[in-house]
Amino acid sequence: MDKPKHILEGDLIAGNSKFAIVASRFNSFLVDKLVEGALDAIKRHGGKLENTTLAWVPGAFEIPVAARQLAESGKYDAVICLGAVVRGSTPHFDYVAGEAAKGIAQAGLMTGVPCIFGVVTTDNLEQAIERCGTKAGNKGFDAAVSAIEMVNLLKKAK
Ligand code: INI
Repeated sequence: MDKPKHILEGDLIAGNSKFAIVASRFNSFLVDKLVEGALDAIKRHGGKLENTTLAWVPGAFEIPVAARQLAESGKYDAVICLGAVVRGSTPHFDYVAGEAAKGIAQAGLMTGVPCIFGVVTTDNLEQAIERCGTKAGNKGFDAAVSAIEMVNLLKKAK
């Protein structure tokens, strides 16, 4: 297959990039694992925890406003948003998960700073546990890797 002349791709090297993590305390036994995964990914891709800020918010619904302010501050290359919304535990799952997804996307679009969606949204606790460091990997780790890739891609795209 013919390839385009110019291909832009973000390297998976965290280097001196600055990351903000916004994590929600609701379902903290799950979100703590996502935070651990994200920090592990930053370190294992050569990043520095001294360049990383962790901000806690009450629940996933509050992630977007904090993500937007951190992105607007100009201090961070990317914002990694971590939370866990479990359908079984709330009748307003759709509102919380929907607003978190929409708001995180908006924060990224409005600021031009990648705001990464690392919010686990599942039907039940078992599925959530699977995505927080067990059978289905760790979505916090994955979110941090996406952040690293986007930071390096956007640097090249300037
Ligand atoms: N917040 C979550 O992060 N996960 C949930 O599963 C959840 N449930 O189940 O309700 C949840 N609710 C709290 C919400 O995010 C807000 O903090 C709260 O409504 C105050 O605005």
